[in-house]
Amino acid sequence: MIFNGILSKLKTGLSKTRSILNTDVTELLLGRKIDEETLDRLEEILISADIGVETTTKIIEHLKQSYKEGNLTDSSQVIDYLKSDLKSALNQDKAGVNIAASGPTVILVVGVNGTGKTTSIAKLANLFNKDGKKVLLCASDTFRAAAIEQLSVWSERLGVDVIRQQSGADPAAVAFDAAEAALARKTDILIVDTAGRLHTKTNLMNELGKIKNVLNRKIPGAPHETLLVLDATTGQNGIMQAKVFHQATPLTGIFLAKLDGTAKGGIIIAIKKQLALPVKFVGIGEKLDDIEPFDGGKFVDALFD
Ligand SMILES: Nc1nc2c(ncn2[C@@H]2O[C@H](COP(=O)(O)OP(=O)(O)OP(=O)(O)O)[C@@H](O)[C@H]2O)c(=O)[nH]1
Ligand SMILES: [Mg+2]
Repeated sequence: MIFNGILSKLKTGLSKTRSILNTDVTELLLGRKIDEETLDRLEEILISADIGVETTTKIIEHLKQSYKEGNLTDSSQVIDYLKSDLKSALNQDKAGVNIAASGPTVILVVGVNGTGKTTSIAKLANLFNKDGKKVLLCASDTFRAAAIEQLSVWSERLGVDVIRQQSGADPAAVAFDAAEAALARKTDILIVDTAGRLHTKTNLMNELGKIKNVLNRKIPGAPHETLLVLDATTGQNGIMQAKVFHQATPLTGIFLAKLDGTAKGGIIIAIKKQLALPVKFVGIGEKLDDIEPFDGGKFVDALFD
């Protein structure tokens, strides 16, 4: 399933990153000629947006090479080079959700504490809901009563059901109930919320494996998506988190939340480079509509247009 995003919303959500990648770069190039000093300064700007050393070096090398060959004569061309190099660094990534051939599609949502899991689940549920899909939520974050309550409040707002137990219940047992309910109710999309956990806590990481196995035993092929929610404002640490989560329970993609809260939105390029995982959605605010299915081309356009 492919969703279509809106460029203007993405532009607003990316305003902090745009202030570096668009404003600062444009200001740098204004009335300047291309020389070593300009390109060095450009390199600094790209690094400060968290694009990553590897991609930045490649872009700067490309610019220097083109300059030497006489293809880059005017600084106004630099943005075009940047856009095209960033687009190719992000490849053809598009937000597709892996949908079950038949029966419920199960999306397991994981991540460290406070990255935006529950909010992102509500946003996803809303997207599917608007697409006419029957959505069911599962409150497998039984760690705190408030967490169950938070998901229940969203479910009421969205008009979708939630499967819950009392706090302290076994998260895998709640997942079991939810899988059964999804089958019985002919749910299209079951989204499972889990408690935030530090990727360094082995026992908590193993718990995810248990939830996953329960879902898989009830619904063949489940979970069809295991999304790691990363907080974009944590920058490079998110990459470490992704590596450990991926080892504990194979991930199918990243939901990059809070992209609106950082000027280092270039992290999306570093993620793409360092993890062999697609960014499937980005979160650009606290409201239900503040979600964008990720599209590399659109992302770069939103940064520079
Ligand atoms: N600005 C902004 N805030 C966000 C975004 N996504 C989530 N938040 C906020 O981040 C905070 C934490 O969100 P939650 O959804 O509760 O995070 P969580 O990962 O479920 O937290 P735990 O369950 O405690 O681990 C809330 O205040 C959200 O409103 C986003 O895309 N942008
Ligand atoms: Mg939560």
